[in-house]
Amino acid sequence: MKRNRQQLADDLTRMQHELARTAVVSQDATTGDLLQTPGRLQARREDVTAHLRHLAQAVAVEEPRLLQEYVRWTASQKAARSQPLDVWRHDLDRLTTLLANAWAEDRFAVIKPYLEQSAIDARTPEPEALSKLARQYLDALLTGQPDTAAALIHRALDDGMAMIDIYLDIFQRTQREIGRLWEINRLSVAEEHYCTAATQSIMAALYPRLINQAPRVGRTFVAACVESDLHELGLRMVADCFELAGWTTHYLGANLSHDQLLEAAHTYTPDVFGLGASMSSHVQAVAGAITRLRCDPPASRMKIIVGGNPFNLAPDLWQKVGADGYASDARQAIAVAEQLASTSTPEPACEVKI
Ligand code: B12
Repeated sequence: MKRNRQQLADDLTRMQHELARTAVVSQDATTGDLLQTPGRLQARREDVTAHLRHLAQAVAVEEPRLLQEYVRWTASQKAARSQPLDVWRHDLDRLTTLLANAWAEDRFAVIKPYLEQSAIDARTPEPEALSKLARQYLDALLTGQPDTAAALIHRALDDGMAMIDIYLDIFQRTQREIGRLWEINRLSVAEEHYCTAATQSIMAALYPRLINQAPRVGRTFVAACVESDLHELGLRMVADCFELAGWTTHYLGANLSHDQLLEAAHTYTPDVFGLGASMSSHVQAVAGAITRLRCDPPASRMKIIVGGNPFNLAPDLWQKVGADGYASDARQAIAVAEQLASTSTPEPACEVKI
């Protein structure tokens, strides 16, 4: 069954462009002249190709929520930019009909529920619940006053606010709110980049206040984002919080290939290796990286913990990719890692998960 699912996912990936070309036609009685514009046709095919890629990823890990979230997000940001959803909906309906007609009944039966459960629905996320301080911090960034934002943080620390609370209640929440505002077209890409860069600088300035400050617990943590994931800030927060908890940490940043992850495992021999993934399109890379580590004798017994948006969306996904544990945020990550590091590993199976 697992093999069939993987085969289906591979076929969808292999045939994504061909299927999109067939599903998206230039002239259609229901949609009229608009569809004849060549650039528009290309954009519509790209939407269907992306849909097929996300369908393949969801099927590979048997997790319909990955496709649902992609569809929700795409619909939400299209709606916010006044892009009509009807043409897209029409193209996806044609794709479903095409697959129903072209694929054997038993194969279509596997993907049918994924397609049915991913009806277009432009729900936007709820605003983040921001404390007064987090609101002031975000307002300072949005009005181009990083010095005010930094001063708010330093004052809060001096007043006794714990570093981990600064990270989770201010940095994490404001970053997520920035993402939501970008999704609904209330912030530009430039504004999102600016705010993120400002928070990164403010975090960097805090580093001397956290590195080697807590008594050492004699454990090592390595943190890296899997290949093609560029969202390193969340993982950086995780690594910093391990440092605060007395672990020796090696934070490697974004976009590491499987080879580089293996190299890091050999170099640092961590008790726990943290792998981050921020979008559903990164989940297969997590599974691939874990397989690679598990199949390497020196690294195979190392504990692996995963986290990031897709794992928060589907809290049992970590098991499907072969990890030893998962945490929804930096605080929980420490508790899970401490528990994992103190239990012995049974002989690891070098088994391809996805
Ligand atoms: C900043 C940002 C970027 C920056 C990242 C810069 C950087 N230096 O990190 C840049 C510009 C690179 C970027 C690019 C893109 N982004 Co972006 N980005 C964001 C944003 C606004 C903030 C990310 C962040 O800092 N979050 C704050 C941290 C603290 O939260 P977190 O990541 O969840 O981390 C916590 C936990 O999840 C957990 N955790 C995280 N990792 C790990 C790992 C382990 C081992 C453990 C145990 C726990 C753990 O602990 C963390 C701390 O508590 C998010 C919005 C959001 N909701 O996150 C969008 C967001 C993730 N991006 C999004 C998108 C679409 C993109 C792009 C595709 C945009 C584009 N068209 O180019 C690209 C993809 C790039 C790529 N290939 O990865 C979407 C994803 C939508 C979806 N449903 O998949 C989001 C959700 C924005 C949105 N609402 O539309 N992005």
